[in-house]
Amino acid sequence: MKRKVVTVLAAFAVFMSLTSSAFARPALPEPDSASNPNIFYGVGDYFTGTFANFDDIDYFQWTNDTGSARTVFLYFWQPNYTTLNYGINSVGISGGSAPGASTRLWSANGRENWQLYVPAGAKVTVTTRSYTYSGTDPSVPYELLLNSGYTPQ
Ligand SMILES: [Ca+2]
Repeated sequence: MKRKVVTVLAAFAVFMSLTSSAFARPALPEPDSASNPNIFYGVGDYFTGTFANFDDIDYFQWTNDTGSARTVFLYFWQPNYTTLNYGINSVGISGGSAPGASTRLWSANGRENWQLYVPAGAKVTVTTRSYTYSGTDPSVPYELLLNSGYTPQ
């Protein structure tokens, strides 16, 4: 019995070390900008942010330094299950060894999912925003995830 507990604990420790390779971080305090964006260090990272007001744009960036082209996904959602009219405002891919591509797979109720083809060395730039003046609540968080897989609607 004791041995089984040790085995379970060891498995849990391995699991924790694997999952902790992804970073969850609060977005930068305002003002972030195109030249001072939130940086994804790798696939699996995500940020929690808020919009201070209707004019607030949040900036994110990931450079594919993995050495090969990657297909990745951006998932935007509101973790408190709010449905404010928030979302991804722009996605750009530049500077790689080949052209990149991005497509929005679905969008509904303040959530959306994008698929990105990111050549080796390319830089992904993403902005997020609120789309309605009266529907901007600085107390409502959103999350932007850089994922390896699709999130169903
Ligand atoms: Ca901002």
